Amino acid sequence: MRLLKLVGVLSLVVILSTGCYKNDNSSENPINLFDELPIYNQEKKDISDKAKRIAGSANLILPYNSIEVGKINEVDLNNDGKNEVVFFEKRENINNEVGFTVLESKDDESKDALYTESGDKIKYANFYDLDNDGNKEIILVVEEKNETTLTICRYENGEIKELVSKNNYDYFNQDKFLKLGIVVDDIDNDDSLELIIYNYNYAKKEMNLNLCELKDDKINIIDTLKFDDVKNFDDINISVGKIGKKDKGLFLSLPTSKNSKFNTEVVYLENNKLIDAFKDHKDILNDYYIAFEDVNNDGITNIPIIDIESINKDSLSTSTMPKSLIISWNKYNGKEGKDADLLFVNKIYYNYELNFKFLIPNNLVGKISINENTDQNTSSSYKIFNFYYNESSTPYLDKKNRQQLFSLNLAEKGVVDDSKTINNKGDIILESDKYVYSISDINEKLFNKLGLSIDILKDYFSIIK
Ligand SMILES: [Ca+2]
Ligand SMILES: [Ca+2]
Ligand SMILES: [Ca+2]
Ligand SMILES: [Ca+2]
Repeated sequence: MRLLKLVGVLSLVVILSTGCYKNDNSSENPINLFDELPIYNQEKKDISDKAKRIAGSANLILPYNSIEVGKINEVDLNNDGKNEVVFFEKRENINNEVGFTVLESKDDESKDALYTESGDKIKYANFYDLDNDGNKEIILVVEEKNETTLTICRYENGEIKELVSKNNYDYFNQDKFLKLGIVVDDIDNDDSLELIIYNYNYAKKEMNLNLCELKDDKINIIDTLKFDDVKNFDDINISVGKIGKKDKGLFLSLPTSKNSKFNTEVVYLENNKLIDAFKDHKDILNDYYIAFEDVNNDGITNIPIIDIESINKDSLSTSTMPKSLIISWNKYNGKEGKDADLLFVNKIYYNYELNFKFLIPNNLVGKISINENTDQNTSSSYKIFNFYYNESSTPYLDKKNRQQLFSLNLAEKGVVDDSKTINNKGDIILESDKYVYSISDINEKLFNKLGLSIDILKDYFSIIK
C-alpha cells in the first residue's frame, strides 16, 4: 500500500508567544547585533562606545520589534552609500522621553542629530523608503500610558525632520482609537511599500485595518476594513504571508470578546482595495494564538486550526499554552466571496513540553490519539506516550474502540537509569540535545496493515526547535 506520502521536511519553528512583524524585506534590514558582537571587533566596539558617550544620561533601548532592529543600527538613511549609525534611547524624567540619534561620519568629523518625544516605550521602529525617493524614513510607534502614536521622520542634510508626528496626528486617533500597530511590506508586489496601520478602539471593541501610503510627506488612507468584536489590542497578531505562489496576504489573528477565542482572517490587496477573504465564511476560531507558518515548505502560508479534543493542559501550570495538541494546517483556496474556503494540508501533533512533533501520516489523519502513559514507572527523565489507532471520528473521546499502535519512549540523556531496562527501549527514531526518542510496543499486525515501518516513522517525527 502506498498510502503514505511524506508531505515535506519539517524544519520550522512555531513562534507561539509573540507576534513578530515578519516581512520579505528582512534581508535589507540593518545589522544590529552590537550587543552580541565579540569584543575583538574593534570598529563595532568603537561605534558602540561612541553611541553610549553621545547618549549621555539617556539609556540605549531596544524597540519591541527587536527581531528587526537593535539598540544600535547601521543603516544608510540618506542614500549616499555610507551607513549612518542610529541608536534608540530613553530619558527618564518626570515626563519620560524616547527617541533616536542619527550619527553620521564624514571624513574625520562626525555629527549627530537627536529626535525625542514624550513616551515610555518604543513599540516599533524601522527604516523604510516609504515614498520611493531613495531616502529611508524612520518609523516609530511610541507608547505613552494607554496611547500609542505613530511618528515618521526623515534624515536629510544632517537634520531630522518630522513628517508625521503626535502634533499632526489626526489620521488614526480620531474617534478614540488609542492603540495602533504597523506592518510595512510590498503586499501587492508593485515595488512600492504599503503601510498597513491597524488601530483599536477599546470602547467599541473595534479594529480598523488601514491601507496607507506616504505621499508628499503626508499619510493618505487608501482603504479601511473594520473588524468588530475584537477583545483587546495586545493579542492582535498580524503578519505578512503568501496566499499563492506569488501573491502575498495579511494573516490576522484577532482575539474575540464574545467567546474568548482567536479568529483568523486573511486580507489581500486588489486594485488598492483591502479584501477580507473570509468575509462570508464562518469564523475560523482557535482557543490559543498559533503563529501562521508554511508547515509544508511549499511557499504558501498555512492556517492553523487546533483540534479541541486533543488539547492537553497542565492543570498545575499557570501557563495558558497547552502541553500538547494537534493542529490541522490549512490554506486559503484563493476564491472569493461565498466560494472562499480552507483547503486541508496536514495535521501535526505538537508536544511543546517535550519538544517534539509528529506529522500525522495521511491514512492516520482523524484516527489517532496520543496519550502520555503515566501508569508505568515514568519519571521526569523518562516518559512514555501511547499512540492509539481508532476508526472513530473522535479518536480522543472514543476510548473503547482504540487499539494500541505503538509507544514512544523518551529517555533524558545523561540520566542514569537504575533499572537499566527502559533507556532506549525499542528502536531509536529521533534525538534532541536533551532526549532520545524510541519506538516500542508495536502492534505489528496493525502497523503492517497501515503501511508503517520504523524507517517511515523516522521521517514523521521531528524536533520543534
Ligand atoms: Ca548615508
Ligand atoms: Ca523616502
Ligand atoms: Ca506595493
Ligand atoms: Ca504551505
